Amino acid sequence: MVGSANLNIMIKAARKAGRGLIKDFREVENLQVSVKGAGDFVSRADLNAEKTLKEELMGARPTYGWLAEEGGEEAGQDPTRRWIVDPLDGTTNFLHGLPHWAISIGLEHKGQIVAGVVFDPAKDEMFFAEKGAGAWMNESRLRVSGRSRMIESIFATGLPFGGRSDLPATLKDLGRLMPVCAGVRRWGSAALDLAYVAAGRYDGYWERRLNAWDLAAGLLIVKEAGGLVEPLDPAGDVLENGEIICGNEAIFSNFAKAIRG
Ligand code: 2AM
Ligand code: CA
Ligand code: CA
Ligand code: CA
Repeated sequence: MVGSANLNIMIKAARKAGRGLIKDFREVENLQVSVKGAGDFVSRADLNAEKTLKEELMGARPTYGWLAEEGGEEAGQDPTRRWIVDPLDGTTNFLHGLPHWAISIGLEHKGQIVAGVVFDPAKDEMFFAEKGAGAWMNESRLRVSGRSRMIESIFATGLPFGGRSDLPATLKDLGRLMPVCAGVRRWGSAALDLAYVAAGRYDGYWERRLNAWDLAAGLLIVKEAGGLVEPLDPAGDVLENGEIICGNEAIFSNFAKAIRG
């Protein structure tokens, strides 16, 4: 697929930051780690990756705004466009030597995500999408799964860590969903959960209490792969409220019924 100039900038930035993360991952025991809260870590690797991404993305588009997990928010000269970046999604996996983490880059224009990149450097899987142009992984077009039976479907979520207040709600969801489906997975990277729904590996995904940088890129990739994406509370907004339910169209209503009750 021939992408726009912005998409090429995003992919190049992700590859560059990915090379740094792979080096850090091989020597993960030497990384300096700080604890932001219970079960909430940040390392040199997160900070270096974010620095590389900022240099690449803001260097190429200096008028855009910036929102990233570790470095906060900056308004741009152009108030309509903003990069939304998670330099390392799945830090806990990364720090434990588990090869399941990703870089997430979304581009917002007038409140809508118009391009998204989720890159898994350990598996060399580059997931990307542009609004109206479909979703891709490396050279392959992505399409959500076609499964329509709950008993054949698997769903991903994130289990609240460090005493997060959404634990009872998530346990209630699991109590309703697990008896009627083929399984629930919890791998610890929201960005990859979304990319895997787009790739048809999971049939659906839901989670609460996320941030815009976890979701921005992945939600567009799911939509462009033909999936449905909604806020858990139908009256809410995915990016503003940080809660999401998504899946293939055939399974969505039964899946949403199990989760929303
Ligand atoms: P992070 O690695 O960028 O912080 C949803 O599960 C999200 O929660 C993940 O994408 C992850 O993003 C974040 N998270 C933070 N701390 C976590 C932890 N201890 N376990 C799992 N996810 C965590
Ligand atoms: Ca984090
Ligand atoms: Ca994250
Ligand atoms: Ca992160």
